[in-house]
Amino acid sequence: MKPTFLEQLAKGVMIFDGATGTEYQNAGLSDDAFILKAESHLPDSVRAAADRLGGEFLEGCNEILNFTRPDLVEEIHVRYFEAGSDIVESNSFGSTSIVLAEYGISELVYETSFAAAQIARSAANRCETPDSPKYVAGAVGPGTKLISLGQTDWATLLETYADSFRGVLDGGADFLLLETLQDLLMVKAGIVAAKDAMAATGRKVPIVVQVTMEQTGTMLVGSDISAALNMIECFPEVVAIGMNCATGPAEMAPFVKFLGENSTRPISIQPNAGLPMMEGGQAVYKLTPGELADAHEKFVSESGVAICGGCCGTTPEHIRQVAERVKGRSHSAGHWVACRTVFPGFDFSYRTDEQADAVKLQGASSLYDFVPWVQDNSYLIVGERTNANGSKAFRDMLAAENWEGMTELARELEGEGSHLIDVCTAYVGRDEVRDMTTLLKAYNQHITVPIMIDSTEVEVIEAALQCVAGKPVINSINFEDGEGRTEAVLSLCQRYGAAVVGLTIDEDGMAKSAEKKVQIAERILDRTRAYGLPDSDVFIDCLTFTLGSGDEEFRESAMATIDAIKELHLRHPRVNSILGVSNVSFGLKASARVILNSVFLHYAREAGLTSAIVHSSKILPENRIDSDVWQIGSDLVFDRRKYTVAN
Ligand code: THG
Repeated sequence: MKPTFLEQLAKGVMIFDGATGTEYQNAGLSDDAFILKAESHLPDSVRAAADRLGGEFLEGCNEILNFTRPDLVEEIHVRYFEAGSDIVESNSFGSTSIVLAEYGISELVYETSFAAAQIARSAANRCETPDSPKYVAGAVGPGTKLISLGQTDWATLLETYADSFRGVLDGGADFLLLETLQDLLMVKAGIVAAKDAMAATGRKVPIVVQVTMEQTGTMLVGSDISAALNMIECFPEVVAIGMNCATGPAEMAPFVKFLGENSTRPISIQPNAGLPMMEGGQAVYKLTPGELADAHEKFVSESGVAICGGCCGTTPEHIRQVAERVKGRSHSAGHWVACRTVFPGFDFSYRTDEQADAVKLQGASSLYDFVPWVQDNSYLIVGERTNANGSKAFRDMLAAENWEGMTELARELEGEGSHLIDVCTAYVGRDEVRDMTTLLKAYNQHITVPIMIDSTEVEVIEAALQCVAGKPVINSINFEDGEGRTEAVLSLCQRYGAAVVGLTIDEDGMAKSAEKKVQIAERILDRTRAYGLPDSDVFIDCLTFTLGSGDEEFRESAMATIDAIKELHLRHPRVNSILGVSNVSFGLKASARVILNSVFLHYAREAGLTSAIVHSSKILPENRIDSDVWQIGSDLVFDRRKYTVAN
């Protein structure tokens, strides 16, 4: 039996192909190749497009070659296989409605991708032997519009990526490849689309994701490699992570090293043949085959690169020398190699603590940056003021639809040191989906800290998840209405990749005693684990009532919260905890609130609290508060009734 792609990958280093666009050019194509004709063997939809185009010259549309010159496309795949490639990419890089629309054939996404995969499959079948199985990557590129810059939208991207992936799946691809991606929100749309396409076709295959790192040190829209890795590692379906295009191996080296040290997944690298040099108005690539082989050899032996190939400027000769040097080498370096036994069979779901612990980048991310859950000398600070319920200023700006003002406020929270910001646009009489998505599109682009999506509505949460790149946190789930809503939100965490906050509320309401809080917390953990969320991506909120009312019923409530935090921390050390700290002081005057919030946070942290939603500039450390004032605050938190009220 032919080994599957993953079985083959397990054996040793695999070789990808190199550039194909230049190979097409070198083949001296006649203009005819770029004119779609209604030939009888083509599908109806393609013939209809040909009739409509009436012989129009589709210059540069390489995807059209799948219909006009399948023989040449196959020939170039064969050249790479003969040079030593184990895998070729289907000729479907531009097969999305966005790119094909530029040639007036946006409806041919599925057909183009299907034909591309079939041609590559045919080449693979021709070239493979029992000793050298050959594989087809069903490849899709980014297209020409960036979602984070508002040039396209989630629904359009999701649909066209899914159409394209359905095509390559039906055409016989062994795995799905998202490549040359410059925008993390597009990566997310691509991964979700890949999952949808697999569900639609009933073919479950691995996903490989390659981003593009520019010479500036980030992706085109500014993403750090850590943000990319943190987001992509949410998805167990992604079996390899890497990069291609933009630069040569020398410029890629620091990112390859980063992935080697941090990625739980094998690494796939396809550099250009160096940086392009302009000669006579033409970009030329000067890295020699030997130099590319040297670079890959180093990547393999030092960073655990498992799939080696080439991008712009590379040729079959480059691939031949790379294959000669590293093909079949056993995997010996890199973090992913060290944790291979933890993820048997390249199954990257997080079912055991060992699997969750293998993840180096535990935290959240935005379009730009990764933020670890554990902060040196601090707790994870979640800014509270971007909340229509929690800030009058924010609420007024929302009513006035002052999106710039709300973005400015978020920037202020960033400046104050918030590691994340809690965003809530619930406002009676307004459309929460519209408000949340409008605001988050701005935040995605302009705010560098990750987002905590604060809403009780499943519909709002899902719409929000489609607006933010990176890995956000959903705030929150609870059992107030039973399990239905919680299940719905947890399946969104799984679909889009997100961490989650769980509140200790059940069908009987908000838990008051420490025991009840712990009991509900464990019920939450039972559900989050069932959905494959690692414990570290779950924040339990033991909630607190205000101590400001003086109600007899709630005098011990802060203590119950602290006790529950302590107990949970003992029982489930990987689970994070969070509190909306300001709740404890509702009803008191501002100066007293600063004291009580600071004191309460202090003791909650001592009990093991890892994170808090706060107005961080109004939290004071113990040494900034007079000791007798501190004493009064802590007497209130611990209900030590030493004071009598004179009346
Ligand atoms: N747990 C979780 N999420 C939460 C809460 C929680 N989200 C909302 C809230 N509680 C936390 N956020 C706030 C935000 C502001 C205030 C309190 C909690 C606050 N605001 C001032 C007031 O209402 O008096 C208003 C200040 C102003 O208008 O500027 O106190 O517990 N998971």
